[in-house]
Amino acid sequence: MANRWKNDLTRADATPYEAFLNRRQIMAGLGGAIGLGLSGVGSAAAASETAELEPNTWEEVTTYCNFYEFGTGKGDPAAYAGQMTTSPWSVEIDGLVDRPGSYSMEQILEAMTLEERIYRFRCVEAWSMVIPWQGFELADLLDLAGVQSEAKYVAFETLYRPSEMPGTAYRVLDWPYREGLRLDEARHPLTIMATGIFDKPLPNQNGAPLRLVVPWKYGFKSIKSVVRITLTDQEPHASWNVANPREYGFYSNVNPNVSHPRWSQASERRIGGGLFARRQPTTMFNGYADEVASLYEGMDLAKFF
Ligand SMILES: Nc1nc2c(c(=O)[nH]1)N[C@H]1C(S)=C(S)[C@@H](COP(=O)(O)O)O[C@H]1N2
Ligand SMILES: [Mo]
Repeated sequence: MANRWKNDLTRADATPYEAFLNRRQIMAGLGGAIGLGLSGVGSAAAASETAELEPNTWEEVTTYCNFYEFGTGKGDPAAYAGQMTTSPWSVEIDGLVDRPGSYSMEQILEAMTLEERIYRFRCVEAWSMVIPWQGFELADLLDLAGVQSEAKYVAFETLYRPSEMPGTAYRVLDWPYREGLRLDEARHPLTIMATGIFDKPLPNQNGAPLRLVVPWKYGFKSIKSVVRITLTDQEPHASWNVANPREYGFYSNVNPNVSHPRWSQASERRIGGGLFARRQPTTMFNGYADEVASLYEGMDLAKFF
């Protein structure tokens, strides 16, 4: 991510009119899902929220990606992730759970109810998108396995299959890609496991067939193509945090007041906004403060960044 900082200036293209019209239609179709009953916003706020939550295009979401297992360029995942085998797929759920084991994708989908979530998505590199996800709450999957009372954290692991992942030939990270959440973060109703975008199955480059989405944290927390979920009482190994703890904290909550050591996090560039679009201010917890700020009450957010 950090070393590709310059790269994200290359796709600052204007939105074609056709794509804009498409987007309006998508908005009309998804209108009912906005708000999700979680924020309880008033009508003025809802109006601005609606404008702000105008989804990016399919093209933007599926061609401007970070998935380093396929290379560090923004276009690499779209170019190379097609070779990743995603069926059959299963997720090993282990550690402090009552029903550890290998859960097949079919088993998981049968047990879960899919719903739509339109979320802001903010990368630590200071670009952002709005993405219409389909998926289910992670809490429901955790309940399927039965979390034991000693569990305090949830650890996640991405598939590591070098034969299908050209980017893993480079030791950019200590593969497999790993991430973690505190259990209360993992159980928060905003935290989902996504299976689709735009009402279509998740493309490989976006983390098929199952990826985490934590909308109030920097994008790298939202680990893709998950094959293992471990309940533990220790703070999990998180790839970026271990690679560079000074730059990437374990929490990595979106916070405009805590700069990355090499750039400000006070504003962001909305992908697809066009060449002359103004950067927009980054908001605390990526706009989800009403829902999640209480999780961090009493914590020094500059220290636990
Ligand atoms: N396994 C894995 N998960 C990952 C990454 C990655 O390189 N490998 N990149 C992260 C980063 S930095 C971001 S911004 C998001 C990008 O998600 P998107 O490409 O679907 O927008 O995925 C996150 N999850
Ligand atoms: Mo990111």
